[in-house]
Amino acid sequence: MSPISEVIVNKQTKNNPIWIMRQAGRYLPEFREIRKNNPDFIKLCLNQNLSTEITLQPLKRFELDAAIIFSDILMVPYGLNQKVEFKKNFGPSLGDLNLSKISELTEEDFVKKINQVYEAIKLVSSNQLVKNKDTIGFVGAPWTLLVYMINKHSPKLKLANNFFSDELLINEILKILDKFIKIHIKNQIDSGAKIIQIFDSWAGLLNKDKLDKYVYDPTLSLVEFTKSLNVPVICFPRGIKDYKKYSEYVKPDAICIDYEVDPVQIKKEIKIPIQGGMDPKILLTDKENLKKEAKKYLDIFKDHPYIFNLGHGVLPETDPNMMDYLVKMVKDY
Ligand code: 1CP
Repeated sequence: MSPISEVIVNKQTKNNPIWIMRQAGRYLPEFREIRKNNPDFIKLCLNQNLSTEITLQPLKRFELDAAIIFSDILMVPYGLNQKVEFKKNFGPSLGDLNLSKISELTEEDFVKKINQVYEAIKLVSSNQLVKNKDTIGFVGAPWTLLVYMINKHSPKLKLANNFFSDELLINEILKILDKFIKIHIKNQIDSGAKIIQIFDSWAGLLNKDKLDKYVYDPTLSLVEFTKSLNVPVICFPRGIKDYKKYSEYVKPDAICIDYEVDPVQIKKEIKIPIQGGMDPKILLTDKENLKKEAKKYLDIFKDHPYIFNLGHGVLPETDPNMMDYLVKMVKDY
């Protein structure tokens, strides 16, 4: 069994498994080289040969235990025929929502529109570099996708005041998302994904009284679906204050924590395998400090099933040598 599955399924940490969120991306010069010649980000995600190459880039450099497929959570709204563009120094920019158009969409249309993502997963999974490692498929949680679909760009720090004004529309979109995210999960698994991670990057924007409806219930539905396909699922509800309640309610196989979580406290509270935690900004400091901080997490979780990762994606300004140092340090621990 691969080291990450060993942690999640057998609850044993062997060989200090490690993968890094956004491990394929802008901090790597070889990615920036490809990106320079491919200004349309969605088209790049839908080029199965290039997205396979990008997915494998970090595995050629570092001894990571998983490949996470180079794609984006916004491929789902794109597959639902909402316009999605990525603008330089601005981030994602989405077009108007046309509910009647989305409501008419069939599974076949959706799969056809983003089929190259599944082709890339097949290519990655069968590559020698991924032998004895996991291919991780992923989706955005319904709440986080709803935020982008309604807000139409990154919410940065807060939601618009009138975000919840059209409840009928919101309920309809949540229903559609539940259906199509499941289709996306199933197709990734059928193509070779061995683990699914659910990113709820904007869970932290909600007040407590809205968590049941927008975070807990919709995510539980996806977790139960993924488990029914016999594939483990990791959840990352970034910024949520009560990780304990989340874990008990949503019941993922493993939980990924953000860097504001106190690792000592969470270890006491949570029984399931834990992933991540270290602040990505630590990689912008020096090797001595990096070693100290990474060791802190490894020490705390030495008797708890743990997958090393960061508390959010690796930052574009990270020096790849620091990443190399981190991976070696974790493996030698
Ligand atoms: O070159 C570029 O400008 C593209 C930058 C980029 C990359 C490399 C984007 C745009 N997406 C990605 C790939 C990506 N996105 C992966 C690939 C696999 C890997 O991890 O190596 C994954 C898992 C994602 C997931 C994703 N996309 C999330 C969830 C995780 C998180 O960071 O919180 C979110 C919120 C997105 C939306 C998105 N896509 C891209 C950007 C810059 C953003 C964030 C925008 C924002 O701040 O709202």
